[in-house]
Amino acid sequence: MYTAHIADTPNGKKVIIALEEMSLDYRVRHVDLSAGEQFTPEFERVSPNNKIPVLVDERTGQSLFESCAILYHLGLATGKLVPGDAQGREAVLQWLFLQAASTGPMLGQLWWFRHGAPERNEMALERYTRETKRIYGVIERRLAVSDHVAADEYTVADVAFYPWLASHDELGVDLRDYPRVAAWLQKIGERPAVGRAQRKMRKA
Ligand SMILES: N[C@@H](CCC(=O)N[C@@H](CS)C(=O)NCC(=O)O)C(=O)O
Repeated sequence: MYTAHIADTPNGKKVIIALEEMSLDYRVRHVDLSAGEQFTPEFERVSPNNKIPVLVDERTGQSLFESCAILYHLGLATGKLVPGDAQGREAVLQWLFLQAASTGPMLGQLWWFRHGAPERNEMALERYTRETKRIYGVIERRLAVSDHVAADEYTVADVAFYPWLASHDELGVDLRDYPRVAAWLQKIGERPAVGRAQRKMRKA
C-alpha cells in the first residue's frame, strides 16, 4: 500500500497515472498548496524541497520525492513501463530528466504568467511561450521517429510528459501546429488507467 501526497497539478497527476497503470494499491492524500501545507514540518520531513508529489511505501516506510524519481522507482519495482534492458532504461532516464529539468519548469512558468501573475508581463509571456513551443517541437520531432517519447513502447517517460503537454489550452498552444503530439495525447488519453487517474484527481 502506497500513500501519494499530491495536489491536482501535472506533477501530482503523473504519479496517479503510474499507480493506476501498474495496478498498485494506494491512497491519495491531498496537500493544500494554497494553504501552505507543503511548508509544515511534517511534510518537510518527506519533502525537503517543500513540493508535491511524495510517495510513501507504507509497508517499508520508504518515502520518495521528485515525480520522475517516483515514476522510475515504481517502474523498477514492478517491472512495468520501463524497458527490460540497460540501454532502454537509460533512454527512459534521459527523457525523465529532460521532463523534470526543462519541460516542467518552463511550462510551469508560462502557466503562472498566464493565469497566476497579478500583472501582465509581456517579456515573461514572450520568453516562456517561445520556450514552451520549442519544447512541443522537440516532442513533435521525436514522435516522427518513435511511437513514444523514450522508446517504441509506452514507458514512464510518456507518463511524465503527458499531463504537461495535455495542458495545451491553458498554455495557449495550438495543437494543429503539433499533429504528432496531438495524436499521441489522444492515444494516451484513451488508456483506461489514464481515465481512472483523471477521475481520482477530480475527487482528491
Ligand atoms: N521537479 C519537481 C517539481 C514539483 C513541483 O513543482 N510541485 C509543485 C506543484 S506541481 C509544488 O508542490 N508547488 C508548491 C510550491 O511551490 O510551494 C517534481 O517533478 O516533482
